[in-house]
Amino acid sequence: MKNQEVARIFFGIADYLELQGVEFKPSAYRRAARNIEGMSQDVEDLWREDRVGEIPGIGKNLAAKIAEFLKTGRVQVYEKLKAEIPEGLVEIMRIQGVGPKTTKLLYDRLDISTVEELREAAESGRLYRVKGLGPKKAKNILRGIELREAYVQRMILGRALPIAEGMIVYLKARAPIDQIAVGGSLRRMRETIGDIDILAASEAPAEVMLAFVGMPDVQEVLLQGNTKSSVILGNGMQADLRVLDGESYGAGLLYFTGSKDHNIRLRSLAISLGMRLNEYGVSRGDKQVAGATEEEVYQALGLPYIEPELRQGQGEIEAAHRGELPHLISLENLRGDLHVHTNWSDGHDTLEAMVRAAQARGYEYVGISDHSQSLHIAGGLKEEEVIEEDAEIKDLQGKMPDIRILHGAEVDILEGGRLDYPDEVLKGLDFAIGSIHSRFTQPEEEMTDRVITAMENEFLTILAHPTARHINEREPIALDLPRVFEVATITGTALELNAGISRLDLNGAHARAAKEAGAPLIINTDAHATVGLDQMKFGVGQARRGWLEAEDVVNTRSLAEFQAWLDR
Ligand code: DGT
Ligand code: CA
Ligand code: CA
Ligand code: ZN
Repeated sequence: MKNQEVARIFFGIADYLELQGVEFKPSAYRRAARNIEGMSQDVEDLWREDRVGEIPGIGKNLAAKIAEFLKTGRVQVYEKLKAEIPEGLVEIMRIQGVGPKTTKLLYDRLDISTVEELREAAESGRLYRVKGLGPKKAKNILRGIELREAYVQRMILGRALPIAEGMIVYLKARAPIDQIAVGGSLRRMRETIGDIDILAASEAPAEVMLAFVGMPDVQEVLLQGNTKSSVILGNGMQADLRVLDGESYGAGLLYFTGSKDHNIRLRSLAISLGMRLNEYGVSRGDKQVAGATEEEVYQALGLPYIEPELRQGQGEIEAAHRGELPHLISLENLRGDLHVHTNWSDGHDTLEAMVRAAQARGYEYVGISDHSQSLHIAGGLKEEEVIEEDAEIKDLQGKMPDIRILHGAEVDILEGGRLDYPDEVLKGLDFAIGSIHSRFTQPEEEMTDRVITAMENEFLTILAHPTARHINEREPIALDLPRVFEVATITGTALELNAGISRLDLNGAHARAAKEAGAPLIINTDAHATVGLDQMKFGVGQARRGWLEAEDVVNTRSLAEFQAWLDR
């Protein structure tokens, strides 16, 4: 389907024309682009049937462009503009406080065509040479560049969610609110977040908005209206609040939860049923048939409720139609956390504090997994220390009969796949977790062999954070994951969904592939302090994005079953 390509070209033409100061045409191109982007039929099919003109916003001129693209794979006007206009100008134009006129001025007078050049000129004062561009404007521009960077760097889920939850508590305390929830990528538990979306239903929208723009962390109010407000927070993040009517709260929540792909598919489903779906509800003719809750919107479309984490446009609607949606795992299903550090190695809290914290979270068992000897920076345990730790665990177990304390270790996978303790030590433990903590840059083949060799050690129970990435900070290692999944089905090694907020490794997409391959999975926090145990929900979020059910994850099993799995 070429819809997205056509839309991208039209958006591009709009940008370039706007830069040239052309009026009206840019918005016509954008409107057409949005319609094409959002429609369910293949633009190429319509074109073959000579029906392109039926797309809203497509007149003769734009229809000809579509035809040209479908016939030749190019649109000449676009190619010409692209060749004439430096790409960086579009980026500059988008910086808050710049716009097309200033961009053109900057380019014509100072030859500025990249954001970096603009920053340099604003900082050095070179900008002042142009009339109308004084220190104040320069400061504005620098602020705009900063904002853009904060936006480019998407925030990790684990940081954004608590901020959003705090906002909800704050708003509820200060304005009359009937319903309120996070929407957008946050609600879908995407691993990084572009901006925070909050949806509320209230009879007094103005009061809610006033409370919102008055939140202590607000640095800048971008927009304040009765239905939508947008602010920039101290960390540079944008937050959007929409206030909806009760009758359309469900439809609005659904719309602003996305994903866009899910929305598009739902909308075309509605059309195929002779109805219309938008952010206000489902309607047939002039009559609204659903809107107050998400459940009733789905129901009107002949579908069961689809959980937000599944709304990725990745087959969930088809599965819903077939009655084959997964019964997603939830936090309550987990009976233990098997990746937990104490101050025996680099953890912050004592063994007892960690075990008590695990018990307080309702677990039947907890696995203590301090680092192994080679990892000096993390206070890795020497062989004799493992034995000492074991004695302390036995002691504590005597005092705490209601939670089973399993003694394991997080063992470095050394070069060639050798484990950082000899088999005699590993044999004495209840379980062992293997991790890559060194030589991250090995080529894929070597790295994959290294990991697989480790998995083939009969004492290795779990492969921790398989790709070793740190979101926004460290790239994943080069690892042939499909092969690792396949090996795991043979060795029985559980692949970890590390719930640590900067890891989320495996992520949802990996988890889904691992499940399809038949590999066992486990969700652990890798907590280095008692509060770290609370990150389990982010791992569960990724698991849900990966369509996992409780039975796919080994630490949802009862102690007896889990023990049997360890002993197999
Ligand atoms: P983000 O913020 O980049 O992490 O991702 P989202 O999904 O939160 O996106 P955002 O904040 O731009 O918009 C929130 C939701 O609103 C999005 O998931 C779907 C819906 N939405 C926004 N704009 C459009 C649009 O142009 N078309 C459709 N179909 N849905 C949209
Ligand atoms: Ca968002
Ligand atoms: Ca948003
Ligand atoms: Zn660890």
